[in-house]
Formats: sequence, C-alpha cells, structure tokens
Amino acid sequence: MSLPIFRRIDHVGIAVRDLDASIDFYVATFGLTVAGRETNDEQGVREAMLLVGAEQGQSVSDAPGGASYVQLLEPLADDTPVGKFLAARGEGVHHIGYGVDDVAATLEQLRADGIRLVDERPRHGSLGASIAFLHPKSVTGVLTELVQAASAST
Ligand code: V0V
Ligand code: CO
Repeated sequence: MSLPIFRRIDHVGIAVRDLDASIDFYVATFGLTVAGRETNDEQGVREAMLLVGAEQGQSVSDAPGGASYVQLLEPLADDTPVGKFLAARGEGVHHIGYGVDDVAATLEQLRADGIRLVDERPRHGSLGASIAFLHPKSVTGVLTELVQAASAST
C-alpha cells in the first residue's frame, strides 16, 4: 500500500451533551453548514456533520470531494463510547477521522504493523462512508478513525 496512508483530515469528532444546541452554536458562530444528521445505533450516537469552508450560497451537494467536517456527537446512552467519554472528561475533542483510500486494506496493513484495532472490519459511517477505529492507546492517546468517503476515492 502506498504512503501516506492518511490522505487528509475528513473530520474532527466532538463529544457534546446537547446536539441541537451545539449545531446551533457552530452554525451561528462559525457559519458552518449542516451536511447531514444521523442516528447510528451501532456507534451509540446521534450526530451531525458540519461542512467547513463552504462558500456563501454553496449547497452541500456542491461541496468538493475531500471536504472537511466538524462531527458533533451526542450519546444515545451513558454506556456508549461517547457517553463514557463525556462522563470521564466532559465535552471536547473525541476523535480525528482521516481520509484513506481503502479502509479494509488499511486495517490489514495496520494490524500487520502491530497497531491495536478497535474494529476488525469496516463499519457504516456518516454520509455513507466506510469507517473503522484504531485504539487510542496505540495512537499517542488519540482515538483515530479511518474514513473511506462514499463518493470520492479519498
Ligand atoms: C476512551 N479513551 C480515550 C477515548 N475514549 N482516549 C482518547 N480518546 C477517546 N475518545 C481512553 C480512556 O481514557 C481510558 O484510558 C481507556 O481509553 C479506556 O477507556 P474506557 O472509558 O474504559 O472505554 P472503553 O475501553 O470501553 O472504550 C474505548 C474505545 C471506545 C476507544 C474502545 O470508545 C470505542 O470503541 N470507540 C470507537 C467507537 C466510537 O467512538 N464511536 C462514536 C463515534 P485510561 O484511563 O485507561 O488511561 S461514531 C463516528 O465517529 C461515526 C459514526 C462517523 O464518523 O461516521
Ligand atoms: Co467520526
């Protein structure tokens, strides 16, 4: 597999207690555009992807491939990754999602390199992406997500 494995920063995931209030804050204060909202039962979250860097009047569907997002994450329950994080640390940066060309192939390589994986196979992510997590204890304390975007190759 060619290097670099990380092609770009797809999104920064932020744990919040109140999704709707947090969306309003980011939109009103920083002018971000809501690209999508989903409930992901497998991941235990309600989340929203907010496009960074859209031009005034540009619709989300016009966003260039390789766009970057802020992902706001509200837990569905206390006993979920984001619920436990909020209880332990409060609101804040939860994970970084990097664009990769091929999640499954990347997982295979990183496993061979001895990186601790959270996911052994790709999962369903927001905006139709294929995702997988690497354990923070193996990545300098940062929960790290591999993101293969739905449409773009990276
Ligand atoms: C926990 N730890 C973290 C962390 N969460 N460190 C950095 N960043 C985080 N977000 C540390 C924690 O401080 C402990 O360190 C240790 O890991 C064990 O923590 P724990 O509370 O006992 O948690 P675990 O072990 O039950 O679970 C931790 C993992 C879990 C990372 C395995 O959060 C997980 O499976 N995450 C992946 C799924 C996920 O986060 N989904 C929500 C986003 P000490 O105290 O022992 O030193 S979904 C998403 O992003 C989507 C859908 C998308 O982008 O499309
Ligand atoms: Co994410």
